[in-house]
Amino acid sequence: MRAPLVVLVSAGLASAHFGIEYPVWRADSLNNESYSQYIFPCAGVPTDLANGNRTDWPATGGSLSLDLHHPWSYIYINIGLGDNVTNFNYSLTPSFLNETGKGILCLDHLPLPVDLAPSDGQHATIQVVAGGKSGSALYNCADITFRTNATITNYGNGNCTTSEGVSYQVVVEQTNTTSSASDASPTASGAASTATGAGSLSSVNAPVLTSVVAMAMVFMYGMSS
Ligand SMILES: [Cu+2]
Repeated sequence: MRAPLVVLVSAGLASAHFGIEYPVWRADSLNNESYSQYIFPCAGVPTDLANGNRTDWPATGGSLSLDLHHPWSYIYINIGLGDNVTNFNYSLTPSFLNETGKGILCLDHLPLPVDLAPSDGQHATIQVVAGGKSGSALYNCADITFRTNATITNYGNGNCTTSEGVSYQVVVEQTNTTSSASDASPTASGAASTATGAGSLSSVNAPVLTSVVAMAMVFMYGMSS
Protein backbone atom coordinates (compact mmCIF):
# COMPACT_ATOMS: atom_id res chain seq x y z
CA MET A 1 0.00 0.00 0.00
CA ARG A 2 2.83 2.36 0.69
CA ALA A 3 4.47 2.45 -2.72
CA PRO A 4 1.45 3.77 -4.70
CA LEU A 5 0.96 6.47 -2.10
CA VAL A 6 4.53 7.68 -2.53
CA VAL A 7 4.06 7.83 -6.30
CA LEU A 8 0.91 9.88 -5.93
CA VAL A 9 2.58 12.32 -3.58
CA SER A 10 5.57 12.89 -5.85
CA ALA A 11 3.29 13.34 -8.88
CA GLY A 12 1.48 16.03 -6.96
CA LEU A 13 4.72 17.84 -6.26
CA ALA A 14 5.79 17.64 -9.89
CA SER A 15 2.57 19.25 -11.06
CA ALA A 16 3.07 22.25 -8.80
CA HIS A 17 5.64 24.94 -9.65
CA PHE A 18 4.86 26.86 -12.85
CA GLY A 19 4.80 26.74 -16.62
CA ILE A 20 5.39 29.26 -19.39
CA GLU A 21 2.42 29.42 -21.75
CA TYR A 22 3.88 32.03 -24.08
CA PRO A 23 6.36 32.35 -25.64
CA VAL A 24 6.68 28.57 -25.93
CA TRP A 25 9.04 27.34 -23.25
CA ARG A 26 12.23 25.45 -23.99
CA ALA A 27 10.63 22.25 -22.72
CA ASP A 28 7.88 21.12 -20.39
CA SER A 29 9.85 20.98 -17.16
CA LEU A 30 6.79 20.02 -15.14
CA ASN A 31 6.26 16.59 -16.67
CA ASN A 32 9.79 15.42 -17.41
CA GLU A 33 11.69 13.87 -14.52
CA SER A 34 15.08 14.69 -16.00
CA TYR A 35 14.37 18.39 -15.40
CA SER A 36 14.01 20.32 -12.17
CA GLN A 37 12.79 23.87 -11.89
CA TYR A 38 15.11 24.34 -8.93
CA ILE A 39 18.08 24.24 -11.32
CA PHE A 40 19.50 27.59 -12.47
CA PRO A 41 19.24 29.01 -15.05
CA CYS A 42 16.70 27.02 -17.10
CA ALA A 43 15.46 24.06 -15.04
CA GLY A 44 18.23 21.86 -16.39
CA VAL A 45 16.80 21.98 -19.92
CA PRO A 46 19.67 22.24 -22.39
CA THR A 47 19.54 24.52 -25.41
CA ASP A 48 18.57 22.64 -28.56
CA LEU A 49 19.54 24.89 -31.44
CA ALA A 50 18.52 22.44 -34.13
CA ASN A 51 15.13 21.28 -32.93
CA GLY A 52 14.20 23.43 -29.94
CA ASN A 53 11.24 25.75 -29.62
CA ARG A 54 11.99 29.33 -30.62
CA THR A 55 9.30 31.99 -30.91
CA ASP A 56 9.35 35.19 -32.93
CA TRP A 57 8.91 37.99 -30.38
CA PRO A 58 8.62 41.74 -30.94
CA ALA A 59 11.92 43.62 -30.92
CA THR A 60 10.25 46.24 -28.72
CA GLY A 61 9.05 43.72 -26.16
CA GLY A 62 6.09 41.36 -26.25
CA SER A 63 3.67 39.22 -24.30
CA LEU A 64 4.46 36.71 -21.61
CA SER A 65 1.97 34.30 -20.12
CA LEU A 66 2.61 32.08 -17.12
CA ASP A 67 0.65 29.20 -15.62
CA LEU A 68 1.19 29.52 -11.88
CA HIS A 69 0.41 26.70 -9.47
CA HIS A 70 1.43 28.17 -6.15
CA PRO A 71 -0.67 30.41 -3.87
CA TRP A 72 1.79 33.26 -4.44
CA SER A 73 5.14 33.99 -6.12
CA TYR A 74 7.64 36.75 -6.47
CA ILE A 75 8.28 36.92 -10.20
CA TYR A 76 11.43 38.15 -11.91
CA ILE A 77 11.82 38.14 -15.69
CA ASN A 78 15.25 38.37 -17.27
CA ILE A 79 16.62 38.18 -20.77
CA GLY A 80 19.97 37.30 -22.27
CA LEU A 81 21.18 37.58 -25.84
CA GLY A 82 22.63 34.80 -27.94
CA ASP A 83 22.11 31.17 -28.93
CA ASN A 84 23.18 29.49 -25.72
CA VAL A 85 22.54 32.05 -23.04
CA THR A 86 24.30 31.78 -19.72
CA ASN A 87 24.21 35.44 -18.70
CA PHE A 88 20.70 36.82 -18.24
CA ASN A 89 21.92 40.34 -17.76
CA TYR A 90 18.84 42.33 -18.75
CA SER A 91 15.94 42.61 -16.35
CA LEU A 92 12.41 43.09 -17.65
CA THR A 93 11.22 43.52 -14.08
CA PRO A 94 13.51 46.07 -12.41
CA SER A 95 10.71 46.14 -9.86
CA PHE A 96 9.68 42.56 -9.27
CA LEU A 97 6.11 41.31 -9.28
CA ASN A 98 4.40 40.23 -6.09
CA GLU A 99 1.88 37.77 -7.53
CA THR A 100 -1.07 36.15 -5.76
CA GLY A 101 -3.30 33.30 -6.92
CA LYS A 102 -3.14 30.11 -8.99
CA GLY A 103 -3.80 30.26 -12.71
CA ILE A 104 -2.76 32.20 -15.77
CA LEU A 105 -0.90 35.46 -15.38
CA CYS A 106 -0.75 37.37 -18.65
CA LEU A 107 1.61 40.30 -19.11
CA ASP A 108 0.43 41.59 -22.45
CA HIS A 109 3.39 43.87 -23.07
CA LEU A 110 6.71 43.55 -21.32
CA PRO A 111 8.79 46.54 -22.42
CA LEU A 112 12.52 46.06 -22.91
CA PRO A 113 15.02 48.04 -20.84
CA VAL A 114 16.16 51.21 -22.58
CA ASP A 115 19.70 49.88 -23.08
CA LEU A 116 18.46 46.82 -24.99
CA ALA A 117 17.73 47.49 -28.67
CA PRO A 118 17.84 44.11 -30.40
CA SER A 119 18.16 43.76 -34.15
CA ASP A 120 15.81 41.79 -36.36
CA GLY A 121 16.62 38.09 -36.19
CA GLN A 122 18.66 38.30 -33.00
CA HIS A 123 18.34 35.27 -30.74
CA ALA A 124 17.70 35.58 -27.03
CA THR A 125 16.33 33.66 -24.09
CA ILE A 126 13.73 34.82 -21.58
CA GLN A 127 14.26 33.49 -18.08
CA VAL A 128 11.41 33.50 -15.58
CA VAL A 129 12.29 33.20 -11.91
CA ALA A 130 9.56 32.48 -9.38
CA GLY A 131 10.59 33.08 -5.80
CA GLY A 132 8.67 31.32 -3.09
CA LYS A 133 8.65 30.44 0.54
CA SER A 134 11.95 30.37 2.43
CA GLY A 135 13.73 32.07 -0.45
CA SER A 136 13.43 29.13 -2.84
CA ALA A 137 13.57 29.93 -6.54
CA LEU A 138 12.14 28.14 -9.57
CA TYR A 139 13.40 28.67 -13.12
CA ASN A 140 12.02 28.27 -16.62
CA CYS A 141 13.20 29.60 -19.96
CA ALA A 142 11.75 30.41 -23.36
CA ASP A 143 13.93 30.92 -26.43
CA ILE A 144 12.99 33.73 -28.80
CA THR A 145 14.00 35.46 -31.99
CA PHE A 146 13.54 39.22 -31.93
CA ARG A 147 11.48 40.37 -34.92
CA THR A 148 10.92 43.96 -35.90
CA ASN A 149 7.74 42.97 -37.74
CA ALA A 150 6.26 40.98 -34.88
CA THR A 151 3.63 42.76 -32.84
CA ILE A 152 2.40 42.13 -29.33
CA THR A 153 -1.00 41.25 -30.74
CA ASN A 154 0.57 38.10 -32.20
CA TYR A 155 -0.31 36.64 -28.85
CA GLY A 156 -1.82 39.36 -26.73
CA ASN A 157 -4.90 39.87 -28.82
CA GLY A 158 -7.55 37.76 -27.17
CA ASN A 159 -5.27 34.93 -26.09
CA CYS A 160 -3.52 36.56 -23.20
CA THR A 161 -6.04 36.58 -20.38
CA THR A 162 -5.24 36.57 -16.69
CA SER A 163 -7.27 34.08 -14.67
CA GLU A 164 -9.79 35.28 -12.16
CA GLY A 165 -8.15 35.36 -8.76
CA VAL A 166 -4.67 36.00 -10.16
CA SER A 167 -3.22 39.45 -9.57
CA TYR A 168 0.05 41.12 -8.86
CA GLN A 169 1.57 44.25 -7.51
CA VAL A 170 4.80 45.83 -8.68
CA VAL A 171 7.10 46.16 -5.71
CA VAL A 172 8.90 49.46 -5.97
CA GLU A 173 11.75 50.41 -3.75
CA GLN A 174 10.81 53.72 -2.19
CA THR A 175 13.97 55.77 -1.75
CA ASN A 176 12.21 58.82 -0.31
CA THR A 177 13.01 58.51 3.37
CA THR A 178 10.84 61.50 4.25
CA SER A 179 7.67 59.59 3.41
CA SER A 180 5.00 60.09 5.99
CA ALA A 181 2.90 57.31 7.43
CA SER A 182 0.17 58.00 4.90
CA ASP A 183 2.46 56.77 2.13
CA ALA A 184 2.34 53.31 3.61
CA SER A 185 -1.25 52.85 2.53
CA PRO A 186 -1.64 51.21 -0.91
CA THR A 187 -4.40 53.70 -1.66
CA ALA A 188 -2.46 56.77 -0.63
CA SER A 189 -1.94 59.37 -3.32
CA GLY A 190 1.76 59.37 -2.56
CA ALA A 191 2.03 55.75 -3.58
CA ALA A 192 -0.09 56.20 -6.68
CA SER A 193 2.17 58.94 -7.98
CA THR A 194 5.04 56.48 -8.27
CA ALA A 195 3.04 54.14 -10.50
CA THR A 196 3.84 55.90 -13.78
CA GLY A 197 6.81 53.75 -14.74
CA ALA A 198 5.15 50.52 -13.81
CA GLY A 199 1.85 51.40 -15.44
CA SER A 200 3.09 50.47 -18.88
CA LEU A 201 3.83 46.92 -17.79
CA SER A 202 0.26 45.74 -17.88
CA SER A 203 -3.26 46.98 -17.70
CA VAL A 204 -3.93 44.84 -14.64
CA ASN A 205 -1.54 46.79 -12.46
CA ALA A 206 -2.65 47.32 -8.92
CA PRO A 207 -1.39 50.28 -6.92
CA VAL A 208 2.33 50.30 -6.46
CA LEU A 209 3.60 49.36 -3.05
CA THR A 210 5.94 51.42 -1.02
CA SER A 211 8.79 49.55 0.59
CA VAL A 212 7.08 49.92 3.93
CA VAL A 213 4.04 48.08 2.69
CA ALA A 214 6.17 45.56 0.84
CA MET A 215 8.04 44.70 3.99
CA ALA A 216 4.78 44.46 5.88
CA MET A 217 3.47 42.02 3.27
CA VAL A 218 6.60 39.91 3.40
CA PHE A 219 6.13 39.73 7.11
CA MET A 220 2.51 38.69 6.69
CA TYR A 221 3.44 35.95 4.22
CA GLY A 222 6.07 34.74 6.61
CA MET A 223 3.53 34.48 9.36
CA SER A 224 0.97 32.65 7.26
CA SER A 225 3.22 30.04 5.68
CU1 LIG B 1 5.81 23.93 -6.90
